[in-house]
Amino acid sequence: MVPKILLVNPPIYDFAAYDFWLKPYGMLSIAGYLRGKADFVLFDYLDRLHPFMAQKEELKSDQWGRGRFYFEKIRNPDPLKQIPRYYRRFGLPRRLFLDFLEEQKPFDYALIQTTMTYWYPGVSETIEDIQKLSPKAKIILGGNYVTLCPEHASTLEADLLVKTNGLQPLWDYLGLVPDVQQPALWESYKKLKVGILKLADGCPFQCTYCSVPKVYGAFKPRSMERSFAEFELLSERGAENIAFYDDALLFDAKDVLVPFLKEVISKDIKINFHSPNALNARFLTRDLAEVMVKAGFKTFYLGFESSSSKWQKQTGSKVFSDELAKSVEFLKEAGADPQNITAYQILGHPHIDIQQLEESMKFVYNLGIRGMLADFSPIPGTPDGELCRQWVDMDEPLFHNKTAFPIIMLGFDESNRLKDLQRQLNRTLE
Ligand code: B12
Ligand code: SF4
Repeated sequence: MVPKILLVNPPIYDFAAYDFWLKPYGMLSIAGYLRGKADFVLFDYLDRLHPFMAQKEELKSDQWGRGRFYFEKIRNPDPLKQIPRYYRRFGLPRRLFLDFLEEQKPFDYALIQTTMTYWYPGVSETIEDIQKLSPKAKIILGGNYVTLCPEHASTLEADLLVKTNGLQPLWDYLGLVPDVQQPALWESYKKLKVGILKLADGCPFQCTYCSVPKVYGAFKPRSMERSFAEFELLSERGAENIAFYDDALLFDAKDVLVPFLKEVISKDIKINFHSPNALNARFLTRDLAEVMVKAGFKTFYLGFESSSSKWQKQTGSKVFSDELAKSVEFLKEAGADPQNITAYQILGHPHIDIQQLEESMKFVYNLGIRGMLADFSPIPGTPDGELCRQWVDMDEPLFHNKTAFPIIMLGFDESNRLKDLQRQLNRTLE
């Protein structure tokens, strides 16, 4: 008898959440490695194709498969009481999970995806329900929150915490041997329109606000064969849009992204590609832009953060302003729609004094592309996150909240003023 394993992507507790191609990709990858060796059942609270959300007109997907989640307003948790924004619970109603558990129980194990550190209340809620209705199931947490806040995660009542760099304890605990050539378990969704791929792990930069260098180390490409098999599986399952979760998608492109895209072009499979996790403009050459557009890339999110060279140098020199300008030119020449090219800029970073945010926003505007303010989330263990201990209690992950921190740092009015300015600039481009 194979073990019966429940997979859960928990609801999100936050001020805002949007389905920007959100999938529990880490957990689905683990389940894929164990394909055929366990009986898996998925409950994804954030699945907008679930009949409960799919029938709501206001939650309809946009042209690229993104959209709003169903939500319920709730009271702000105590640490965030002072933040003058509505706190909400995003995702399917809790009773649907309880009904599902009633129907499907008992389970031997329950794997729960953790993502943003400050989303742990949704993980707690999930654990509580599983303990109530399938008390014998061993609860296993894995993903970003567990990796970045292991001590806090150990206060939740799970049986095993799996950190990103150490999967062996998981295989030992389950008594199963993984086949790491297997693609993620996408067939666990009844209906699928959006998929995820990741062609490599790690990043060659060391930005002072980011956890990736410490958690993943040097850049390591994944097996191309496996990535392509996953791409074909996604296409067969009906995915129309694929977002890359890579941290450095354009690094070593000639050996990683380009061969992948050339295979897509030669097989003539039509899928829209997206890069919600910022692309590094430094690596975007004219040839690369052409291949990306030809293979089906539709939206381009470029990491810029600030046009201040002092800020750029102080935080890791990942990209300079002239490199952004050149990459935009190449993308436009290759046929990308400027409305679908966006540059991210950090809002509420502790070095705001040298960031020259308004000038940066205008710099991006003058390139004829959209800007998006990416609220700063302080991350424990990173140089900039540790600096934030002077403003917030970093041991309480709710304080890493990306909506809350810029308000704490800049004040509500200033934070709103900058967001309004960004909106106005974007509107005049339309
Ligand atoms: C993709 C991504 C996103 C996506 C959304 C992802 C999602 N599903 O929600 C987008 C682009 C929307 C996004 C947005 C943001 N993100 Co982000 N994002 C990531 C990224 C690149 C991957 C996260 C992920 O899905 N990992 C899962 C898979 C892909 O990881 P994996 O290593 O292959 O997984 C293996 C193991 O980890 C393990 N595993 C993973 N999950 C599980 C689960 C179980 C049960 C088990 C057993 C094992 C396991 O097994 C896997 C198989 O080998 C990480 C960086 C990183 N490399 O981790 C940042 C990261 C999570 N994001 C981060 C940040 C800062 C943000 C933003 C705040 C940026 C901004 N200012 O706008 C926003 C916040 C959005 C919000 N609404 O609050 C931070 C974390 C912040 C925090 N406090 O937690 C990270 C760590 C990057 C960083 N700067 O350090 N993000
Ligand atoms: S380039 Fe991106 S992934 Fe790499 S360290 Fe900087 S922010 Fe992190």
